[in-house]
Amino acid sequence: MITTDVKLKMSDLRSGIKPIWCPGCGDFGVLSSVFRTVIDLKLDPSHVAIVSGIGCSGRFPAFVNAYGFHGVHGRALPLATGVKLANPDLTVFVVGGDGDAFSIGAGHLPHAARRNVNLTYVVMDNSIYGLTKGQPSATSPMDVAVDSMVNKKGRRKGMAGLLNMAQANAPVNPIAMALSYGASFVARGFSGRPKELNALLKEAVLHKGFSFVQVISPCTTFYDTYDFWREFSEPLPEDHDPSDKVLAYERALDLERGYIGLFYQEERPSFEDQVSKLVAEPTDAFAPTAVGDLLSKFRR
Ligand SMILES: Cc1ncc(C[n+]2csc(CCOP(=O)(O)OP(=O)(O)O)c2C)c(N)n1
Ligand code: SF4
Repeated sequence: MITTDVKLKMSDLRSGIKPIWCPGCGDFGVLSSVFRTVIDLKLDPSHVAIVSGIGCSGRFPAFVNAYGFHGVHGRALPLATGVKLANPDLTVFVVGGDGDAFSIGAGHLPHAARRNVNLTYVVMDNSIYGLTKGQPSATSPMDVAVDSMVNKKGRRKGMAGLLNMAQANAPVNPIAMALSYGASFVARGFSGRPKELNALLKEAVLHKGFSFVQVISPCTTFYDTYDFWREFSEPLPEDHDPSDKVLAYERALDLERGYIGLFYQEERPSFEDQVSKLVAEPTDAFAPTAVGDLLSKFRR
């Protein structure tokens, strides 16, 4: 993490490209919180990289005055792993939607988590596919009925009609998933509670390892859950112990409560530290020169 003595303002971090998100979209709040995090931690923007997949949320890197990579749908984590491995001094944020993270990209989450790649993964969870106009996603509740799914007579139409089971699918539990996959920092925030979100993102960046932050980020156009989450969200109990994984599971599985806060945190070596060690201390079973040479091609 490289910091700067220059006192940054929000305007220093805006790229000049105006976000084209719909009015009130939760992603605005997440963008502000990332700016706040960079300012509060005095991160040098020339040592920050933001990597995304595809979606409304995937447009994020374009709005930030830092390095950015708008990748393909669901592939942000492997891209970001490469960025971090080649340039470990960069602070790397990975951003995207619940479709990007838990559907098409779901196969990457376990591996980034178990490897403990030192990334801050911010999943902007609106429980819907925003960019493609409101299909249900892996985090949509079972009873969701959004405009894109039903015609005026209340019958399912389009893709949702074809995939008639869409409303009959139980949602995944992102916090329990991240815990099972071995993420070393697991948290949930809500874009409607910016103070708590700012605090969480700062902790996530400071954590040396894979930080998974599910941010409830409502889609005001296709599935506006602001009122629900304002009512439903509550901080984890004051006595919550983030080193207790069983307790973290218990609270993740308690669907009667919309807990926000840090569920779990553990310290263990990061992926890039492990790889650097292997490169520096060759073993018979490992060809460090080839890896070192490869990584050096992608250095800034
Ligand atoms: C390989 C591939 N498959 C499908 C798509 C179409 N597509 C674009 S965005 C998207 C889902 C968007 O939902 P989400 O990831 O939750 O992001 P949001 O738009 O809600 O922020 C889909 C299915 C694509 N661009 N590329
Ligand atoms: S469609 Fe939804 S997720 Fe996409 S910009 Fe609009 S409000 Fe945000």
